[in-house]
Amino acid sequence: MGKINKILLCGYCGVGKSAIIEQLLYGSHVLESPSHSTIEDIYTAVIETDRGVKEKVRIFDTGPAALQEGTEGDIPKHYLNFPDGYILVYDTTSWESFRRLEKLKKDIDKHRDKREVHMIVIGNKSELTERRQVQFDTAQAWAAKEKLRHWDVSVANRKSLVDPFVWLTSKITQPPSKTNFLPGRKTKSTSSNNLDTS
Ligand SMILES: Nc1nc2c(ncn2[C@@H]2O[C@H](COP(=O)(O)OP(=O)(O)OP(=O)(O)O)[C@@H](O)[C@H]2O)c(=O)[nH]1
Ligand SMILES: [Mg+2]
Repeated sequence: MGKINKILLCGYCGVGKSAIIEQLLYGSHVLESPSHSTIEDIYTAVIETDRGVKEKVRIFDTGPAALQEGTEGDIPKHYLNFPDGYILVYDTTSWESFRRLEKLKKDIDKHRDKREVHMIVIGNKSELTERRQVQFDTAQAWAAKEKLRHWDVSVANRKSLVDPFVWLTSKITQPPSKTNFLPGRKTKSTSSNNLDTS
């Protein structure tokens, strides 16, 4: 464990950002409990990647001010400088919360200065099937167009929260791509069984 990796959770108010973190890290969230709007909370977690490495991750939970409620306002610029990864959260029972992601994604893309960042999309409250306003396929089509991985999750099902965080942590901590190297000349034959391709 070396560098601390930073993940920013953002999305419309009330989509469940704080509930997701509390449930993921402590399993302690009581659904539909009276909630307080977040100003900003920072959590530190250790997440085991799909390479089996434990990585320290700092998770920034933002509140409505990060997506200025009632306006189409920009995300504050200081949120665009530091994260290595973004989790865009919408509420599957709120079309408005999904619609807001488009602008958010554009803002992040515009300001990230060619820095490599990774972004994923999660649709929360998916257990509320009767109140669903955003169909999985609709969100999936948008995510595919934007080249983003997309999951439906629910705070009621803690396991559903694990995959997106492990996937994103694995991405932001992955060693530099080997495709950056030009192909070299083969000098000696090597048994492929000995190659560590991880
Ligand atoms: N049924 C259901 N309720 C949820 C779920 N996730 C969150 N909630 C509820 O939704 C409400 C809002 O959750 P918060 O975590 O406060 O939402 P937030 O995105 O942090 O809101 P802000 O901090 O205001 O931006 C709370 O009453 C949660 O219990 C879920 O998966 N299912
Ligand atoms: Mg919150």
